[in-house]
Amino acid sequence: MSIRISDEVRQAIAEGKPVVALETTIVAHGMPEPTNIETALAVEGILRDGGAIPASVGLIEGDIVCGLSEAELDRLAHDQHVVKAQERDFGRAIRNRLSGATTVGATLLVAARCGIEVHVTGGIGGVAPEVGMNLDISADLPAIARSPLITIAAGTKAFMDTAATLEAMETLGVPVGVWQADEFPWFYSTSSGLKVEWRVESAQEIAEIFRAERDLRPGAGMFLGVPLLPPDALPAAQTRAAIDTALRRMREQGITGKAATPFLLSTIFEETGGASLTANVALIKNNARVGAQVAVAVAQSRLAI
Ligand code: PSU
Ligand code: MN
Repeated sequence: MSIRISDEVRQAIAEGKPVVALETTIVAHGMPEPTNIETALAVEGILRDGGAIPASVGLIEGDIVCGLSEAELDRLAHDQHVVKAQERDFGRAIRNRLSGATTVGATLLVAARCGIEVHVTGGIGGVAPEVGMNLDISADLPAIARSPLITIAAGTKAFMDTAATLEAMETLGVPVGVWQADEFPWFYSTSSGLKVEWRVESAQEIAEIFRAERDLRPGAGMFLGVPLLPPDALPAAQTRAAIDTALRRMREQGITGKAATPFLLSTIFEETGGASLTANVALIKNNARVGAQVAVAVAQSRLAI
């Protein structure tokens, strides 16, 4: 599999500089225009300001790209034919010269091949509600377990079953830390109410732990949850009410599969009077601020070996 790496990203990796991989499904399918491209570019800016080089990943006419240009990002944000590419979709996308946005799982595959060690997103895919009925467990979870990167997100997508997702990450052997807090975040809201064992105090701490694991589990990843704090975070009761309404309408209307996430996101948007999108943008930026710090510490820890 060949990957087109931008000159800037290639050079940064070669020189051992901090690099942060970014998934693009959230740009193409997770946010409306023009918020999506504005946020994608703002996140890249935040990473640069924090001393890290951004590497947005995607598919452009069948080429896997690590380090999308602004024009390429813009295309993924606006083109209606952009597919949502999970790992299993790469072969078809290459053969059929498709353009696509990569999910967390697909982005991790590309980033690992390029030697990148930190990955930032909004929220990961998780275990869906009523998993016993639908077996819907995101391919993001096994990908995080088997890719040697730290994935940084505000938890899982808000309408997933967060408790079940934490159980799945335990089964898969993924260490789960939370940034300067004791409870796992809940995407739009600061806390899911679920306690975790590992409170991460600093970027240096997680970098050292990541490095300590490399010998023992060279192919394994880690997850760092970053809570969105007030005033940007939505009150938990508001998140709960909006999600319950959205899930109920989804069932009533018989919406399933790939249509589920866009439907839920737009319903939650309506139910919160647009506040969910504001929180979504804020949490991605927040994750990028922490991600830059972690990438800088990870790059330094590599030099210390
Ligand atoms: N979180 C969001 N919006 C999104 C995603 C996550 O708020 O669009 C995307 C990410 O790219 C993630 C993917 O990898 O959804 C997971 O999709 P699924 O649940 O189908 O595995
Ligand atoms: Mn799914």
